[in-house]
Amino acid sequence: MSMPQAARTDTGQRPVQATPFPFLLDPSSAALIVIDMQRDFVEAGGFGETLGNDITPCQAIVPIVRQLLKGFRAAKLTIIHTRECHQPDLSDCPPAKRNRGTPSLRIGDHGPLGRILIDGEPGAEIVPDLEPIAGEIVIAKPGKGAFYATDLQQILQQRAITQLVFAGVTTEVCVQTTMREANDRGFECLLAQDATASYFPHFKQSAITMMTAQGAIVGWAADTADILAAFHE
Ligand code: TIU
Repeated sequence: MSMPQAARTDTGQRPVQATPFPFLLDPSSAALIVIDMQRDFVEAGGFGETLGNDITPCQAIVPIVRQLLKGFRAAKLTIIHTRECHQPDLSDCPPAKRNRGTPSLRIGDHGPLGRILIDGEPGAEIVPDLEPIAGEIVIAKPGKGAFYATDLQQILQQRAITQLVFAGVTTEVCVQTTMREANDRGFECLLAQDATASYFPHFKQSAITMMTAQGAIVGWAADTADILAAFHE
């Protein structure tokens, strides 16, 4: 829902209808961060599926993430894409991560999309519909959070970004971890709730409920259409 023109404040902040209360979006200080929309999480034969998961919820959000990208591109705002992946020699993949659980294939093993979650392999690439374009920032990250062992904080500081709009997968793992890392670093975090997915829909809902509880203790959640409407007020 777009808000009335009169609701805009003098500082350039535009209220976006959100949970638990409106988010004051300031496009001059905001960036979009699309978390891990990689073939390994979204396509058959990738890491997500080898962990035993149903990938259809992650596939379903691709058109909505595309709309967000289109809106942020049209508004000429900073766009960041992240990719969870490791070096071919696995030097940045702790055994504690690689040996977790009983997947059919482990990180670094050869699968239908190349070596699982290895930088440079087809599975570690972003899905074709959401491919980054020239000028967009792409961060390769070895952890679930995008701030751990990356330059993300410095990149955001250099651009005077103070607000982050989140999309991507999975809501309760890499999206939630990164939102919590960002919140602790002083960024205001808004999750595009229809542009994020989990292999477990009830985990997505729980993550959103937890993060927006207690007066937006980690951040806010809003629909993509309401976020993009703020650019046209
Ligand atoms: N397994 C799962 O839900 N997620 C991940 O391993 N990585 C991300 O969330 N990107």
